[in-house]
Amino acid sequence: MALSESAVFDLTVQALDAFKIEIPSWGFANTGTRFGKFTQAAAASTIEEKFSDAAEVNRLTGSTPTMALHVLWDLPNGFGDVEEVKVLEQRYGIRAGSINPNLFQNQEYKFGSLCNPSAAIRKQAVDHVLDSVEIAKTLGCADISLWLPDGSNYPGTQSIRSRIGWLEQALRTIHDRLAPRQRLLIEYKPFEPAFYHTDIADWGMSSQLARVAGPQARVLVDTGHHYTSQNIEQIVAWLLHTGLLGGFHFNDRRYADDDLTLGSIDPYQVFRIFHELHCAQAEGLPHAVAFMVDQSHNLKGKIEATVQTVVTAQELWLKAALVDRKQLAVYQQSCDLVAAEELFRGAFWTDVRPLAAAWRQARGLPVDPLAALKDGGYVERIVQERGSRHSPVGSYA
Ligand code: RM4
Ligand code: MN
Ligand code: MN
Repeated sequence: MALSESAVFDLTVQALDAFKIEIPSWGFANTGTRFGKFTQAAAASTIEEKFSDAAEVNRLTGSTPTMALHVLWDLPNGFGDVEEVKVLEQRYGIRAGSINPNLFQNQEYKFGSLCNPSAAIRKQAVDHVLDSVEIAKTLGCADISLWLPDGSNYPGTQSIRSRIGWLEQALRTIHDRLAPRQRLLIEYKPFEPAFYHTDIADWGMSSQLARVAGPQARVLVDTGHHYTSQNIEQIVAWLLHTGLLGGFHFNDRRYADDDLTLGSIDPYQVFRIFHELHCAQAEGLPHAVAFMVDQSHNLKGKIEATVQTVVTAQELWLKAALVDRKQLAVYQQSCDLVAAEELFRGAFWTDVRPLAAAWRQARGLPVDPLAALKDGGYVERIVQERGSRHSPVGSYA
């Protein structure tokens, strides 16, 4: 049955009020590919600039109260930088979100971090994650999101099973240190930087490791970390079913871990994932699922791209909220395939932009966040302030 206009608006308010997505500090910094970086005058190069940019995105979208931090990049002095982060949280009205240890840049990690054959290097990596847990505790952050670069490039060069054992041990040690409300989110990735085997290559491995690590460990799904045409919503459904879904790193991909803007290549994929989450929520999700963005804007303006991402996420979340799940269940039960698919597709093809605009107006937010960014002069101002400080950065040659 078609909903009345006011019922649709109520649904919109409910869906968008509840929708929060964490943005990454590194999305505001100069990044590039392994071939080089193209620097941008507006890019953030200090943690304060990142907080300031995050606050601008939150002001425009109303959905990004937290920012993910990467320990090495944002807190280079580790615990010593925590007080500064606290001050910036107050100053900019943005809270620190998930804490990301960095196990991929030190020279020691050439042959792995938590899975390195050297016990001393494994200990160094565990200690860094334990420091990250302490940082998160002091900042009141719930989630530690762990991504490892570990793997090998050539068959026969590493013992895959020994590395599983070392990893299990490390994760147990880390889990032991969590505060009661903290979680360890374990991310997987099929390849890169390692090209033959990756120690945590898929959601099955992450799930198993989460089970071994302890009850506060969960799986982190980075949408870019799947092979072409893999059915991500099915993985999400399984993780919901097993209670192991911890959260997402959202981005889009065409070929591999491209870190493109969410929904830029395949918005239907995001819609299908969101549908699984709406279904689970309607049934009373037993635990929190963290929505985070993990993108790298090499070519687009950083703040523009982040606003575009959040607006896209809001729209797709709303589209998925519009699926008439009761009616869909009836069609599914009777195997009325075309009716079910049309209902599903119908929600996807609904133009929700006027609804989102009405919600923004009701919440005192700019009706068109991208236009408001342009008109507000923030980017011009930071270009003036930051522009002269950037120097060209090298390529890998
Ligand atoms: C990895 C992974 C991690 C991110 C790093 C920078 O591919 O997605 O989550 O922190 O990139
Ligand atoms: Mn990621
Ligand atoms: Mn990635």
